[in-house]
Amino acid sequence: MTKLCVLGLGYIGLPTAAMFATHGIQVVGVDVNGEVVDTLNNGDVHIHEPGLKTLVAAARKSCSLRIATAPESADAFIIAVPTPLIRAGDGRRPMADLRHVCAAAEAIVPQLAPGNLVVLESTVPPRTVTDVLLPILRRSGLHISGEAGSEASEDDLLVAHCPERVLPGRILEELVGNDRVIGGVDRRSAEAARELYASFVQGTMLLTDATTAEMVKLMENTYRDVNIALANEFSLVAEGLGIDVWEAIALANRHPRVNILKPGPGVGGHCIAVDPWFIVEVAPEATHLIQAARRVNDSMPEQTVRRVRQALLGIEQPVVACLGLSYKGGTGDMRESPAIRVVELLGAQGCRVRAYDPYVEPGRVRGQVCSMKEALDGANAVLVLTDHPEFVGLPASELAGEDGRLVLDTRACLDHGASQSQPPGRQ
Ligand code: SAJ
Repeated sequence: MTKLCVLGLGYIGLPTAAMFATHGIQVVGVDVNGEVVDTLNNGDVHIHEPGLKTLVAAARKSCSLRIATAPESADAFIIAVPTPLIRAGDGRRPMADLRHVCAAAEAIVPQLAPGNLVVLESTVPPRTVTDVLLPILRRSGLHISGEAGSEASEDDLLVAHCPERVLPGRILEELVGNDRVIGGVDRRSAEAARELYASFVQGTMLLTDATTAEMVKLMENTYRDVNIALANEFSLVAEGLGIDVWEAIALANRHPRVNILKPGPGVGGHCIAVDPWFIVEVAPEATHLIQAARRVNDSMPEQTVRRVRQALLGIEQPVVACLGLSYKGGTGDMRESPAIRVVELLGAQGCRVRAYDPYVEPGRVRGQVCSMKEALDGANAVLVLTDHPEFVGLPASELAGEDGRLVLDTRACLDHGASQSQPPGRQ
């Protein structure tokens, strides 16, 4: 039986570790955060994801998942640690912070044995495996498979990049069902990684080299970011023209080869707002479109606040009810959330914010209230920032109240009655 060590028990590492453990692999899940380890050892999970608690409990019950604070020897290692952005803030472009990847790789070096497989799952800039990971792994003294210097041997260290591509909210089903890109430093490494993932992946496994796999993952999220930026830019143009962007997009999407995404208050989450910068980092001169898209999406919270302020001109310290704080519907995840930026900007511009999010525990955000009623009472305007199921289909007229206050539905998720849809910025 294979023994696997998974480093990083976050949004990807924990579901992945539990998935392997419930498919015949002995797994040691490692996290450097003592609180995470304690939570898991107490039978709880620190991540809200449908089905995850049950899966982790099943893995723990069968004794195939152990939680630890340091890696131990194994047949295979998966590194699934965060790769956040370093935002220098002095005009320099953001870039990937690879400290956690380096620390995880350094931690496994003393445990590596001949014939081991090391997989990097974290999203990284192109060439991280070859330029950053391999130099650390070479410190083990093992020969890396496919590298010059000696004949291919069973003792070679196998190395691959297998980026995750699961959607938060559907992680467990997508881990199993999605096609998986497997990028080996050589063919033998890719085949070994395919064999490992075959224990639960039902999608097609697509073998390539490590740098291509790194680029593929970034291209997927950049494709989405650029297309959302296009929709957001359309919304700004439509506002100037006084037309309904949602209606225009719906009509354009009736073309058989057009699929415009949805405009909104900006792009959040730990992936789409981050990953395009990893491409920019390696090719700043060749990425004008990608950089422009990032700027458009990052400007949308300001645009949203401008629309509210314009409608409330003349009201001193207006009360603005903000519905939704997380980066997208159905989750309490507030990482890079444009809603948080909107709330901050409103506060900075003298508005009194009452923010309500049924998925975010009270006390996390300034101005947060515990119920929709509390948010709406006495508000001069209502701003819908997240398309939570609880908000979808609510009649806009009800939120507008008797006085017909402004209702800005940035997600077009309310029921706007006869008009069907509504352009942002209009009542
Ligand atoms: N958004 C829009 N308009 C749209 C679609 C999304 O404004 O038409 C906004 C959302 O509201 C949210 C942000 O974009 O703020 C991102 O949400 P998302 O649902 O598009 O994506 P994530 O970040 O939850 O997950 C993405 C997925 N990537 C793609 O769909 C290409 C997922 O498959 C990846 O695994 C994940 O990033 C990741 O880990 O990289």
